[in-house]
Amino acid sequence: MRNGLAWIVMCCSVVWSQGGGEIGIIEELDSDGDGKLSWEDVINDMGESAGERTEIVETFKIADEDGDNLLNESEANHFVELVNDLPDTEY
Ligand SMILES: [Ca+2]
Ligand SMILES: [Ca+2]
Repeated sequence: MRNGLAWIVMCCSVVWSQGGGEIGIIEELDSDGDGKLSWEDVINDMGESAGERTEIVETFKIADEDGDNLLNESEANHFVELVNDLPDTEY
């Protein structure tokens, strides 16, 4: 029992330190490993239908502050926040 708990604590702290406090959305969704999310990466995860929703396309553009059509870590976090604020959309 004690050993099991210790193992869980150790396991969690490893995940914690790797993610720098949180598991990044980029690590989760980045398909080509360039460290940024393209629109395709997002749609692959959200589903084709999301790509047809103009409010999500607009949200991507708003979140992409430097306009390179890729979301870096802070832009991606901003994007998630904005998408979660949209009605009927959870990300
Ligand atoms: Ca990428
Ligand atoms: Ca960008």
